[in-house]
Amino acid sequence: SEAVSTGTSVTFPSSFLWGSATAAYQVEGGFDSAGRTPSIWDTFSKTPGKVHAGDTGDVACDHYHRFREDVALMKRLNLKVYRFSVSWSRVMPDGVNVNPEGLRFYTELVDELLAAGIIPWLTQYHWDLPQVLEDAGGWANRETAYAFENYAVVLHEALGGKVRQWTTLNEPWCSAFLGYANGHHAPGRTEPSAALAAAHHLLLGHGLAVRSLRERDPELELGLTLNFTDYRPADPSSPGDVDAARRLDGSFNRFFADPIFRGAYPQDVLEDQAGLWPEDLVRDGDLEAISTPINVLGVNFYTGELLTGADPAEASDAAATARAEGEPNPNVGSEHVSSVRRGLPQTAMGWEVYPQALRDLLLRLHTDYTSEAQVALYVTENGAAYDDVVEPDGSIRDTERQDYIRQHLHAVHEAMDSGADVRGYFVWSLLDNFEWAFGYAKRFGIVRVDYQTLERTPKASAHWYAHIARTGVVD
Ligand code: GBH
Repeated sequence: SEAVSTGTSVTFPSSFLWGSATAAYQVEGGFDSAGRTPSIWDTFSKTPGKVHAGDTGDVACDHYHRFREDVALMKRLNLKVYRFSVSWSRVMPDGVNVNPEGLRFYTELVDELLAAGIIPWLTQYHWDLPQVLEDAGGWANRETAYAFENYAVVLHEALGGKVRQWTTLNEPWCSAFLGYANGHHAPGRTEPSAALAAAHHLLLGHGLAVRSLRERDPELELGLTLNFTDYRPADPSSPGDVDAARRLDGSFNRFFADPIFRGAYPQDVLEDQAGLWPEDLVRDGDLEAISTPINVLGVNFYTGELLTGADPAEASDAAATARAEGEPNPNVGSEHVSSVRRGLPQTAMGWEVYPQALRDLLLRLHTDYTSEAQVALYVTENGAAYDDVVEPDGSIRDTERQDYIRQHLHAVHEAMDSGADVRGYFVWSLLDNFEWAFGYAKRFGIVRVDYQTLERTPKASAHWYAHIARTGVVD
């Protein structure tokens, strides 16, 4: 498809929400403060060999103790909205009972945001399941979906009056398939059938939570965030490559969007995964719950990939470079598929920069799912890791990140011009933070964090983004 045109400046509507995002385990620290118990990420990061350099989220950016400073920083950057997630084991250390001390952190954070004129955008779950619930089977256990519904109600009772933007899950694909199929993420299990059970129970938990909150609070803006990748065949004339793109578009994108918007898992994906689904996993009523109407679809976007079904030895597997040696392929039922580089510039993650895929994807989601359902689209994450240059005067030069964001904002604008109802954009991330299995080695922030002093320094991209957030004009 056509490249994104970046030659002339574009103006976004004045109602467009400019924000940035973080996640609890990646920034908070305070791992044992006020009754918090370990999540699966505490356990995983403390298991030798799982996370780069043995890094953990024990301290992370110490946002738990520095949130007032961080909110003041957001205000200086003109952010209109802040997307954060809640640590489940801080709020419910035993997975069942409420810990008022833990809840208080989020009440104070939300009050601080509101006082600064910043909209709080709450994500209930960004990968940090309480370890006690994993010990009972984790997301592979159906009970976890009910526990998640209960957790939603607890949070809503405490914060619903103040928080109106509500996301149940962040990227359930990662939770299920990186967590339970290839073990790159916590809890580090490598059981394909458990991964499928986890995926279904994540979706069920989402649906039950949406249904409960909707009954209590019809005006709440409810939704979930999915990670989408634009998958295309490396060679459109090769049937194997066309099939490879269909498979991953199926297991990565449609596997989640179809049950949410259409109340059914995609038939072709079920066939690809035949024999791997546990018996009696999907019960009567599950798909009705999962397809409870939502208002918002969050889109996390990083790259678009070319796929091949050819001999993997012939292909250079871009995804595999981001995986440790020996981890199995997470694409359950389609393990032979691999990705091929386009030869484009890459971020420090090895992900190719391909902004037109974001435009194409937003338009496709609008056409296939959200327009008819009258669901608004938000880009809930987009951004890039790069090795920043620290200048002698202490300022941070991150031209590549700024250029990455700029190109993707032009892509969003083109999608809007063609009719996609996109209402906001969140840079991933506000701060350099704990990048999961890569620890602190990869920096996604528009604000640099010095992990020795925990000092925050806005990078050049932050100053530039602050101007966009104020004017709505992208150069
Ligand atoms: C987001 O996930 C997360 O929501 C956020 O917490 C994180 O910090 C941010 O991105 C940056 O990574 O190589 O097999 O894993 C994005 C996760 C990364 C998932 C690329 C799919 C490719 C397939 N995506 N990954 S694989």
